[in-house]
Amino acid sequence: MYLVVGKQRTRYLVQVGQVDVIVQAAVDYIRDKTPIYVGDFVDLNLESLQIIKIHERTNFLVRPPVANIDQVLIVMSLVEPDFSLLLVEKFLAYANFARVKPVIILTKKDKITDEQTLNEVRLLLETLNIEFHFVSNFDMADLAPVKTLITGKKTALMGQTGVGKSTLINSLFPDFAREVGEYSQKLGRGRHTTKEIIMLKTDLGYIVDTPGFSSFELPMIKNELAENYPGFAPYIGKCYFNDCLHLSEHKCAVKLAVKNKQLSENSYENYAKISLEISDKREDY
Ligand SMILES: Nc1nc2c(ncn2[C@@H]2O[C@H](COP(=O)(O)OP(=O)(O)O)[C@@H](O)[C@H]2O)c(=O)[nH]1
Ligand SMILES: [Mg+2]
Ligand SMILES: [Zn+2]
Repeated sequence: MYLVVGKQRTRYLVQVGQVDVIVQAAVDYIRDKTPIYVGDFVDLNLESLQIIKIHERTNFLVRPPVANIDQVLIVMSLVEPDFSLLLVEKFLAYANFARVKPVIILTKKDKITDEQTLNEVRLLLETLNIEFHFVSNFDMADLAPVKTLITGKKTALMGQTGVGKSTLINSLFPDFAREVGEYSQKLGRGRHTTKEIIMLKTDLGYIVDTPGFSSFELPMIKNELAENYPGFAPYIGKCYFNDCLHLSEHKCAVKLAVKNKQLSENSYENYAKISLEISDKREDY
């Protein structure tokens, strides 16, 4: 059984002992368009250099495409691009859906001069009950808790382009020299984005750098969002309708919780907005 550590188009990089070998998928997998993810454990035919079996996954993300990870670091900058609770919640919903433990990393702390802004973000995040850390990616003391988090784990980074995912990796593991782009340059269509998906083997653990994206199309459908939105868990199964989307349905436990101020209105509005953006039925992912 071998670990897939990289993917570029139809080629995979698989760790065989101390070396990484380039292989392709078996013909059947190519024909059936069976997805093979970075993080998959596979069997190989070492003569034809083909992947002949994909072992069962503990979890997988479609975006970024990676399997069998222990946690996802949701990377969000405080500025450039601006902090967005809606985006944090969107990523959290996706982590919940994929059954992957999330931790939130707020970057570019060094660019914030007033305590007030930090406190506002802190208050918003505290309501989510998810571990979070404020960091400057250039301050090793700030990154100490991140080092602890990733030790002995397989971690994927998730977040918009320009938030500092590659910079974070470079600060912790300079040897990898991940490509870093200017935020302003990236606004014009992500010219400097990391294209391939790669799982880096560090002395602490495995870490997956992923391409950024400026708009995040959630690979979930409406009822999956309704079941996995951060903060909704205590109310799931308590609505009048089994398949309640918590929108215009009556006797909705989520809406009642918002009314009773048990759930934040802000967060509920974000939910309703995201729900509008995504489809009812699964199409092609
Ligand atoms: N001031 C400051 N700049 C940062 C920080 N993290 C990243 N950057 C800058 O943000 C830009 C985008 O970083 P990059 O790592 O390419 O973002 P990615 O697209 O998420 O991988 C670069 O100009 C970095 O130097 C940080 O903590 N503080
Ligand atoms: Mg990057
Ligand atoms: Zn409901």
